[in-house]
Amino acid sequence: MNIQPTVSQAIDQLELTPQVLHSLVRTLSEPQASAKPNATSWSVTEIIAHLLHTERNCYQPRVEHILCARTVIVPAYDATRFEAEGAYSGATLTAALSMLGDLRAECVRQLQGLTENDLARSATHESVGRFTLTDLIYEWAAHDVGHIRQVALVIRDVLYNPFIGPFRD
Ligand code: NI
Repeated sequence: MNIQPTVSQAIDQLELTPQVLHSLVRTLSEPQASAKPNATSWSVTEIIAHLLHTERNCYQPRVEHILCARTVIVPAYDATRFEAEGAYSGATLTAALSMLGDLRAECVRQLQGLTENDLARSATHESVGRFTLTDLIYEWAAHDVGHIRQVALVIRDVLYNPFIGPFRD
């Protein structure tokens, strides 16, 4: 049995992610969303700001690079550096989610218009090597799902686990 998703399934995942995130976070206040589980882990707002930043500075430009064949080497996305530069701080949950929704809709419209030839086009990443646009779309969906999971775990650890009384270990 072949369980590999089709590219259009992966694009559907990309389209649904902002709604999934919205459903996960809609009960949170801004202070709850900006609470960090510990000093080194991201808050819900920082995770969503990271998704917005990767959309703008990683995925959308990579699609453009591949389609326009503008560059031979695509730079790696360095989340540690961007975090240190404050790229994920300062946003509100509402603003970050709304901007992510708008930008994602734009990206999904572009992806839905790609041909088989477009999907087979490739670029070279400075550390992982050659990748096709299809590889990028699957990686993009995997990145989304990983961060959706991370948001759920932060909500568990920050909002609920501290208040479960005798059920705490
Ligand atoms: Ni990430």
